[in-house]
Amino acid sequence: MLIKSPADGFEHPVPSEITPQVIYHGRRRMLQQLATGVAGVGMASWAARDGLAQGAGWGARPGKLTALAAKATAVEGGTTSDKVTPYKDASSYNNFYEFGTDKADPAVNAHTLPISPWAVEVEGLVKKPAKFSLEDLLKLSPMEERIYRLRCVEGWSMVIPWVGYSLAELIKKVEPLGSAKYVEFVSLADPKTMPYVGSRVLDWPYLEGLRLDEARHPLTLLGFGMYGEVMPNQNGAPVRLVVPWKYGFKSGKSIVKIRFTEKLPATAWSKAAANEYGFYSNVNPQVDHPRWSQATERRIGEDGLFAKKRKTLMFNGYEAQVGQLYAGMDLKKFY
Ligand SMILES: Nc1nc2c(c(=O)[nH]1)N[C@H]1C(S)=C(S)[C@@H](COP(=O)(O)O)O[C@H]1N2
Ligand SMILES: [Mo]
Repeated sequence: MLIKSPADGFEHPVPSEITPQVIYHGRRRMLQQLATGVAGVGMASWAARDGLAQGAGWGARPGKLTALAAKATAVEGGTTSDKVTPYKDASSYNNFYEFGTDKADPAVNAHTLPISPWAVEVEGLVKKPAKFSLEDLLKLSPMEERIYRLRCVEGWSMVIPWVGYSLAELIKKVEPLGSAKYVEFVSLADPKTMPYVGSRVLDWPYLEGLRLDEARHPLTLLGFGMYGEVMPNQNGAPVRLVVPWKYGFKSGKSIVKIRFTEKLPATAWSKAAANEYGFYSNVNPQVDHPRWSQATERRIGEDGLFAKKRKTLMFNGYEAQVGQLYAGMDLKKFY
């Protein structure tokens, strides 16, 4: 990956140095965190850096959500010529079925998501299974800001500056066994706080999976924020996956468990309709969804409500980086 200055249309300033700590300056959020006792190490940095952070105009919308410091990393794969999607679109047009099936539902309903305390259990075929608290995860590796396209299987796309680090960093820590071939991701399924868990839209919890080499690929991001702030609940707080060369549904939100397996994991969407949603789900303009074409897409916030104006790129534009993962595979069969 290439480190460059932020892309065109990337509107907020980013720090040039690597800053592994979380900077807290959202006062409301801070009080909330104080009350629930989750702030931990971050609190000290909040106290020390509040003034600085505010003065520097940190984050796209300082004071709304907690700022999350990161080094800007431009990713080869063509996003640098794309305009970043406005924050209001990326945070109000969402798929998060635990909170409703309408695009507007998650932004309205996800305030009930119980994001603290939070832990991610890592288990299965690893030498060092562990339960990581959110605080552990935030400190595990320096944060980077990466502008990735996210392309939904429904035919729309966005360009989002995500904040996080490569999932590979976490994988290294737990030391997968030689028998581990796949990684399964389990999202929270709490019927008390997630109104659609219990509905029959999908089998809960929301499950996703990657092959181990896909999970280890440096582009695969463990995401904690976007637009310089912690993740809004509707986008999958406090920690989600972002796999930019696959259709959006592969990027599980609000993850509580990561399991290393020998067998191909079941996924929520392949359980719901195996002929429509394969395990790989690589963005591929040549393989149509059984009910619609995948050749073009509509960029949210730019292309109007109905027109699909853009040609969808193979592997969502990340072919140079990930193409070799699929060398020799029939991508029509492994869709
Ligand atoms: N737990 C969970 N994760 C999920 C989903 C979901 O319904 N539940 N929807 C997926 C789909 S279909 C897409 S396109 C992306 C949308 O991410 P965004 O709302 O941040 O754009 O999240 C994915 N992750
Ligand atoms: Mo999606």
